[in-house]
Amino acid sequence: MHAQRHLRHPRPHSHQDADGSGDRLCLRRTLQTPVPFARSVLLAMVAAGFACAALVGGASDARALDDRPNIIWIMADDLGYGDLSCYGQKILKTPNIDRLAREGMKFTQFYAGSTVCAPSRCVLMTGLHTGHCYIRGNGKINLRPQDVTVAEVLKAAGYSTALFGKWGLGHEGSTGIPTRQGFDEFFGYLDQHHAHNYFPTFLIHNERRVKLPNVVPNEGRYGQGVATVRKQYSHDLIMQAALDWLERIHADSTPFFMYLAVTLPHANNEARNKGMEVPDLGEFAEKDWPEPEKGFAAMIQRLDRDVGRLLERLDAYGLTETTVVFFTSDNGPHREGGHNPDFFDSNGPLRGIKRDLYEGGIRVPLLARWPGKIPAGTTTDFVGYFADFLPTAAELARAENVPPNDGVSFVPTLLRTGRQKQHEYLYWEFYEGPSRQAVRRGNWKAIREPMFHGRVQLYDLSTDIGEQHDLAAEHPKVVAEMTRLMDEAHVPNPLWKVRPRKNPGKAPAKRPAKTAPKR
Ligand SMILES: [Ca+2]
Ligand SMILES: [Ca+2]
Repeated sequence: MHAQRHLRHPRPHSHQDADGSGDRLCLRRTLQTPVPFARSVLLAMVAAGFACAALVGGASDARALDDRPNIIWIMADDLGYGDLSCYGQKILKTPNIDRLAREGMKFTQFYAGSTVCAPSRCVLMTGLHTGHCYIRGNGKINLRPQDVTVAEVLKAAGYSTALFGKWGLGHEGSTGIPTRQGFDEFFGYLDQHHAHNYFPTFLIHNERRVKLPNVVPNEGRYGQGVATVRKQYSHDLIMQAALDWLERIHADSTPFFMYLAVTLPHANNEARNKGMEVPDLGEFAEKDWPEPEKGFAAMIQRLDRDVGRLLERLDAYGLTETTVVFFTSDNGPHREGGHNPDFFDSNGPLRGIKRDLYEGGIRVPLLARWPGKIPAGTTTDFVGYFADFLPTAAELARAENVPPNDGVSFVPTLLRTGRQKQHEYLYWEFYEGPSRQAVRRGNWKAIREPMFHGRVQLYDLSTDIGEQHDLAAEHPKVVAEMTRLMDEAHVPNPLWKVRPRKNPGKAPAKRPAKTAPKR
C-alpha cells in the first residue's frame, strides 16, 4: 500500500474493494439516493399540516431528516493506557469518562498514530500512517493545501466543523491552520510549544490572536514560557469555547463534527519539574505525594469533570442519542514536568511511555458512545489506530470522495453490523533519538531500532502484552516478514531523515536553552 500510488488512483471509498463490504456500501448509496425525494415529500407533508410537531421546533425536525450522527472526538494529550479507572487505574478516579465506557464500547487494542503529538495528530487528521503522512515528527511543519483532513471530508459532506484545543499541524499565516484545513471554527493553540504553557498571554480564535491577562516573562516566539501572573487557565477557556459553540449550533439542521483536543495532562516542559500546571490542587493539596503528582491528579480530575460537563450539555440539548462521542489520547504517558509515569502506573500493564514504540508509547484508550446504536458496556479487541478515524467518520457521515488512506472503518465493530475488515498490518516510524520503526500484524509486534538497518525485536502480544520476551531468535521467518512490511510501509520523504536532521523544521535558535525538548 503506497501513498503515492493511491494518490494517482484515488478510490471513492477506502472500503469499496474490501472483502464484500463494497456491496454493503453500494446498498447504502442506493438507499441514500432517494433522500432528497423523501425530504421533499416530508416538507410537502409539513406544508399540508400533517406534521404538527414541525410547528413546535423547526430546527430539530429539520435535523431529524438528516439521520447522520454528530461526531465528537475528545482527545487527551499524553494520557496513558492505564490512567482511566475504566482501564484499570487504581488511584485516580475518572467517573465521567468511565460513563462513556458504561454507555458505550471500550477498545482494548487501539493505537495512536505516533508516540508524540504532531505526527499522531497528522495520522488522525489525514488517515495516513507515519510511513506515508506529511508530518512524521514534532517540528514546525505545516500541512499543505493538498493534505486532506477529516474536517475537510466532513465539511464537504455538509457537517459543521470545529476544533477546540491543540492543533500542532500548522502555524500562523500558513496553509496548515485549522480554518484552512476544513474547520469552520477554531479556538486554542496552533503551536505545540505554545500549548505547553497553560497560562499563555494569548490563544488563537480562527486566524487571530486573543489576548489574555496572564504574564509570561521572556516569552518564546511561539508563546511558550512560564507565567508569573496566572489569571486564566487555557484549558478552562478552551472548554468554555467548546460549550459555547455547542450552544450556538445545537439546534442547526446540519450535523456537526467537534474535535476537542484538550492539552491535559501534558506538561509545561518549559517549567521543568514544576510543569504540571493547574489553577489549584483541590482535594489533592493535602496528599502525601510529590507536588507534580498532585498536579497530575488535579489535571486528570479536571479533564474528567469537563468530559462530564460536555456529556451533560449533550443531554440538555437532546443530542445524546444523535451524537457519537469518542474519547482517546494522542500517545502514551510522559515523564515530563516533574511527573513520574510510574507513580500512578500510567501505562498499566504495558512497557514504555511516550517516545517509545513499545505498547506503552502508542496503545491508548478509546471509548465510543452512541446510545441505541453502539451496544452499551461492551469491549472490543478490534486492532486499529488513528488512521481509522478518517474512514470511520466518513462512513458515519456517508461522505463521498474519501481520500486514499491507510485506515479501516470500524463502523461494523461499533454498530455490530456488516463484516469488519481487519488491517493487514499497522505501522509506525519515529525519528527522535536513535529512530525506530514498529509493525503489528495479528498478534506479532516487531520493533526495529534504528530505522532501516537496526536489529529487529519480536513480541507475541497474545501472551506477552508487556513485551518482555523477545522472540526474534526463535522466529526468523516472522522477523523476515515483519522486516519486509516495515520496508514496504516506509515511503521516503525528504523532510524526514534519520540523519543528519533528527527533527526537521525545529524552531530556530531563538528559543532559550532551557526550553529544549525534554525526553
Ligand atoms: Ca501528546
Ligand atoms: Ca487540505
